[in-house]
Amino acid sequence: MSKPDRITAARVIVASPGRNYVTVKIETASGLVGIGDATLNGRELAVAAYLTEHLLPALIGRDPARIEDTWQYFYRGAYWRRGPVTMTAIAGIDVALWDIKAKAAGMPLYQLLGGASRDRMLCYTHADGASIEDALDATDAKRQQGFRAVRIQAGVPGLERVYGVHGAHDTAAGHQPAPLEGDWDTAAYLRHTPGLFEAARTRFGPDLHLLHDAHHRLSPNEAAQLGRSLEPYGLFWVEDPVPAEDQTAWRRIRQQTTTPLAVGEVFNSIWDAQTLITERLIDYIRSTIVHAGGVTHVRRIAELAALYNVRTGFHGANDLSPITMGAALHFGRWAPNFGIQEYASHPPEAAEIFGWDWRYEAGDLYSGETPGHGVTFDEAAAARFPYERHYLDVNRLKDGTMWDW
Ligand code: CS2
Ligand code: MG
Repeated sequence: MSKPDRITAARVIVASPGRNYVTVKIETASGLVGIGDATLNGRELAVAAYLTEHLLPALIGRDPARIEDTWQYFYRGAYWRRGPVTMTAIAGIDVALWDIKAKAAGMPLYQLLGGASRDRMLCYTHADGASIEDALDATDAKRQQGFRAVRIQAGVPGLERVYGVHGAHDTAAGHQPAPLEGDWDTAAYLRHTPGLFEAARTRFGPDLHLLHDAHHRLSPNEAAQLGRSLEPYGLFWVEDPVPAEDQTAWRRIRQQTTTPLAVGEVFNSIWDAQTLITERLIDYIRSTIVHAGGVTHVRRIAELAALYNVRTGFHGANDLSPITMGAALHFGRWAPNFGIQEYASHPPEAAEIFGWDWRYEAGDLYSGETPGHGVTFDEAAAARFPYERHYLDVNRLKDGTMWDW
C-alpha cells in the first residue's frame, strides 16, 4: 500500500477584489494544492483568525485523503461546536480537501460525489429597483440575458432603501466605520408587495419563475398573509419570510399558504433545519457549502432533505466566492434533489484573483470538467487587493426599534 500523502502547508488569504473574500489554501507533500472558500460577509477576520490560530496548525502532517476524519476532528474537537464562524472555517478546509482528493483521483468533484444526475443547473438571479417599474425593468434586462428565474425586490413607498439589498457606502474612505442603517415598515411592505408581483405577471406572463426574499422581517402570521396574498401569482418561492431560529413557527405559515417556502442561507448545520425538513415545513433548503461545514456536511443536509421531498436552492450571493459557486455546481450536478442555484455575479475584480471553469448559459449554470472543483486562486494577485472592513447593513423600524435586515 502506497505511503499516504501528508498536508505540508495551510494558510488563509484575505483579499478584497471588489469585496472581501477569505480563501483557504492547503498544500501536500505530493505537490497537490486545494483551495476552499471561508468567506463570512462582515465577519471575515473572525473566520480567518479561527482558522489561522485554531485549526490550520493542527492540519499539518494530517493525511489529506481523510476528509471525514478531519471534519469530525474539527467539529467534535471544537467543543464549542456549530455557529457561522466555526462552520465556515471548517467548510474552507473541507472544500480544499475535496478539491485535493478529486485532483488526486483525476476527476471533477461531481464524479467523486457519485456522478451526474443532470448536465445543467437551473439558476436564478437578482432584479432590484426603487420602484415597481424599475424592478420590472431590471427583471426584463435579466430575461434578455436568458434568465428563466428572477428574484424581484422593489422599494416600498415611504421607505428609504430597497430591503435585502446592500447600500452603497464610500469605499474611498477605506475601512467602513459602522454599518449602514436601513428602515422598515412591515404593514407598508405587506400592502405593496402583491402589486409588485401582479405587475410582474401582467408584464412577463406565467412562465418566468418569480422569486422573492422577505429577508427575515416578518412574524409567522405576517408571513402567512404574504404567502396567501402572493398565491395568485404562482411564485417559485418566498425566501426567509421569518427569522429561522424558531423552526416550529413555520408550522403556522405552512398551514396558511401554498406559496413555496425557502430558507437556510444563515444556517450552519443540519440541526438548524431538522424540524423544517422532517415536518416538510419548507420546499427548498438554502444552506450552502461555505457556511454549513463544507461538502461533507451539506451532503448530509441534502440527503435528509431528499427523504422529505425538500430540494436544494443553494445561496449564491456575490459574497460567496467563485470557489463556493464551483463546489456548489459540482454538488448540484450530483444531487438527486437539486432545485435551483442562486447566481448573483461576482465583482469584475474577482476574476483578477480567481479563475473558474463553470459557466452560465441561457438560464442555466454548468459545472466544469477540470479535476477538482475547477476554481483557481492567484495568491500573488490577491496581494494587490488588501482587506477593508465592510459591514452588512442593519435595519430599524420607523420608530427606531432595531429590526432584522
Ligand atoms: C440575500 C443575500 O442572496 C440572498 O438571498 O439574502 O444577498 C444576503 O443578503 C447576503 O448574502 C448577506 O451577506
Ligand atoms: Mg436571502
